Amino acid sequence: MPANLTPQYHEAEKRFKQAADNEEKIEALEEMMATIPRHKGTEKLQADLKKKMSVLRKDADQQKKSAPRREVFVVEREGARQLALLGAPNAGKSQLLRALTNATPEVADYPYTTRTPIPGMMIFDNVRLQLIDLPAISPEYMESWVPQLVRNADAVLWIVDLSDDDVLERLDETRNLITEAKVDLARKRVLIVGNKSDAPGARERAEIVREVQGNQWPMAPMSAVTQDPSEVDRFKRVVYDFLDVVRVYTKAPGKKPDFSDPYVMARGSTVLDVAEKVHRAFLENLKYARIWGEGKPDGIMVPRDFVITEGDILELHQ
Ligand SMILES: Nc1nc2c(ncn2[C@@H]2O[C@H](COP(=O)(O)OP(=O)(O)OP(=O)(O)O)[C@@H](O)[C@H]2O)c(=O)[nH]1
Ligand SMILES: [Mg+2]
Repeated sequence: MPANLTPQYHEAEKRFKQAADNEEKIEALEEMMATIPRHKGTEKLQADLKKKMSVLRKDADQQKKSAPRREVFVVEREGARQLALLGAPNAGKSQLLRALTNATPEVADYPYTTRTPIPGMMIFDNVRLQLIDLPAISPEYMESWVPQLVRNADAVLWIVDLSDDDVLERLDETRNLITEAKVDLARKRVLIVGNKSDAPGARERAEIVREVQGNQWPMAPMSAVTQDPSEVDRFKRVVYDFLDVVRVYTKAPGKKPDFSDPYVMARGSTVLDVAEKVHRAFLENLKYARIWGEGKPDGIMVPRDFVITEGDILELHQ
């Protein structure tokens, strides 16, 4: 007896054959079962389909059970730069995020309080910097996705605990772990934050950390539990300076610049680097710029490769 299979059935069968995984196969098979004409001539085929489905379902169940649950976190970039908070358990990463941003991560005096990345926006003047609080890393345990987030960030705040006699050991452990995970800290912008500067003996430990690490990375002391707003402001300035950036503004001819929204550029950037950020087309057709800024005659014409400095205002001409 002819099977008289419908075009929908053939279509589903094609998808079944081309399916990339079990899920797609099951989906296509479901449609085949729904569209197969039900009569004597398709009985054997119907039975075959049922059998296939039961095997596929069993496989899918098995996969679910045996696959390790692998979590991956991505933090979407916001603000002028992204900074990852790296460090050993209990160093005060989350407390620091609380001190510098509006974020409210959990803070507790036991290790591994933080389990997921938590972003917060640090506002310094008119610059927005995104900080990401991360779970601690130590030889006992490290979330597998932490190195990737550190690698992705523009800069690293490496939090160390100045109340801890073993601060150098913790530093070594963190460095070894992150290096083993193939994050090349030597090629990253890293600021060591000597946290808990309020603790007894912190000053002496800070000196020791500086002596040992000072050549490679700068160190800034901080107390993340401080109630003094000026100490927080001072520290924000330290972070901003450490990034080694300059802020510039652009304006249209005859208009005033928008001072609330600077372009944040690496020190040493040129007029063309700024123009490219404003619009890619400038890369081709920027002719010159007029510039207003410290030590320059107002509105003087400068070429594309002119190096900008902090606070410059640019009028771009194509
Ligand atoms: N004295 C003092 N204590 C601090 C400071 N910063 C954090 N703490 C305390 O240190 C403990 C750990 O702080 P957290 O911010 O949770 O540390 P963490 O690095 O985020 O810890 P994990 O998420 O477990 O890795 C808490 O009891 C905080 O109150 C500080 O600057 N000074
Ligand atoms: Mg934490």
